Amino acid sequence: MRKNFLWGGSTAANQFEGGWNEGGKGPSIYDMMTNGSLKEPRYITKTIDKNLFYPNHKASDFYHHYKEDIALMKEMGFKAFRMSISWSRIFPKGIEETPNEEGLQFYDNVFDELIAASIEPIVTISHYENPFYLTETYNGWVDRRLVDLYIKYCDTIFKRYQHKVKFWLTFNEINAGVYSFGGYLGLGILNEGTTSNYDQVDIPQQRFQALHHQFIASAKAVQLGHKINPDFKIGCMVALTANYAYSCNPEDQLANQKSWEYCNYYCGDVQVKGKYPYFAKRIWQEHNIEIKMEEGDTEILKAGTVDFFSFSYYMSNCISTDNSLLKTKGNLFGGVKNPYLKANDWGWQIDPLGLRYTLNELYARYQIPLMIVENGLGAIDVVEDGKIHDSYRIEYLREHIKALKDAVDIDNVDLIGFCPWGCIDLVSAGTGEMKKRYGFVYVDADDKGNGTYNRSRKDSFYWYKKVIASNGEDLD
Ligand code: P53
Repeated sequence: MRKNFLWGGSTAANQFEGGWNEGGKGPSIYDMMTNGSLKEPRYITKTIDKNLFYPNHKASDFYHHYKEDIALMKEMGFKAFRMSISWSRIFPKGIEETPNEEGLQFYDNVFDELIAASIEPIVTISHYENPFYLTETYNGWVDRRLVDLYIKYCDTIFKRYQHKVKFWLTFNEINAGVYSFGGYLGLGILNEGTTSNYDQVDIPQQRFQALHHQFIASAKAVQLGHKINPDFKIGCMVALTANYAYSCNPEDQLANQKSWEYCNYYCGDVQVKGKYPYFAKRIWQEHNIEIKMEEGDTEILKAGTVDFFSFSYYMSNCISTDNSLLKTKGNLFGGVKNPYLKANDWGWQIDPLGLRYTLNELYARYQIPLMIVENGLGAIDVVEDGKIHDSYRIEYLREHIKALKDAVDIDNVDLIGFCPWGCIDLVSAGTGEMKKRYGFVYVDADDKGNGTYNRSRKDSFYWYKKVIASNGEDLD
């Protein structure tokens, strides 16, 4: 592994920060979502109902714990920390003329703390956390005016933090927009009659148009960022699922190829290559979609290609045309159960080799540096005498790190960092649960927000510290 490999961890403001109505912050789309579970979806309420619980409001309370949290990251030897800036902390409604100084100051404090700990910040500009006002007023990214509002926000944070932050990601898992569940989360779309992100009254035309606006916004942000500081490294961020054909039946193979195009490549191709791929036309036709392009859009996309490709990787899936096969449960992306793999309690199939496979697929296609910015095992931890023996998490990460090392050392993939998800426990995006934990550090809070919010080191904390200190050599 290269010397300056970015070992670290990853979070997002909406799931980690809390302080949802402090320091002048406005509500974001996640602030309007109740808690759920595997069985019960999270509901979107248009106003806050005092009788319901909104887990993102306090989240892990990083807002009040950032110093101690960064000290813990430093103790583990983190080289990098991925976090997001909450848009509605800077522009509470998204439309203000001037930014909220208190919000800007908070991130100054966080970045200063990170820099003092020699930890490189990697900042997601938009991680499922549009100001809710933009959903109410414009129906989110359906409205092209969001491009300018987003660029104003980028201009503010790029200028303010240009000497503190080098790595930026324009949109978290931008391809969430190709799935109906991503309509609210990724695109801020809330259609009449919608109660949860799973039952979104789904209009593919809206989603794909909104996604087009995000592509334009991302490309403009890349250009703007490079103008403000030519040293900025600005990346895209895509959720990658390693899909396999379920059988050697050519129909399954073809279906799998199409699934990679639709799920994994549609967005990255635009953001890396600067134009829609040839298969986009087929996808639009199949969904009866017509993308409204404005004059100059082709040039904008071309001029705003990203410097590196970042992605999340949790699992693999099988693709088949045979509808009678058993589906994987709890999996938002859908797919068929793989008889060779085990799954976590939420039905996500654990597949380390799928990571090596994915890294090779991506590098062959894009030929730019790759960064893994999410990976990990969501699991229920048990506290015994103040200790958390999370051997299952160590096992998951060990196998995934082995796989990425093989991709680098044997296959020669250019990988610049590994930042597993939820390095300090945080609220699950899918279910809103706290008990679905990913962290090296335990946060004492339950699914209803009861607890001290005290931090404690899990076994994986000491293990990961060794991994980083040995630059990935010592995985025992
Ligand atoms: P959780 C599902 C739903 C929402 C976001 O997911 C998701 C996914 C699955 O990929 O993507 C990312 O918390 C996301 C994070 C999220 C993480 O996956 O449902 O970027 O915000 O927490 C893990 O276990």
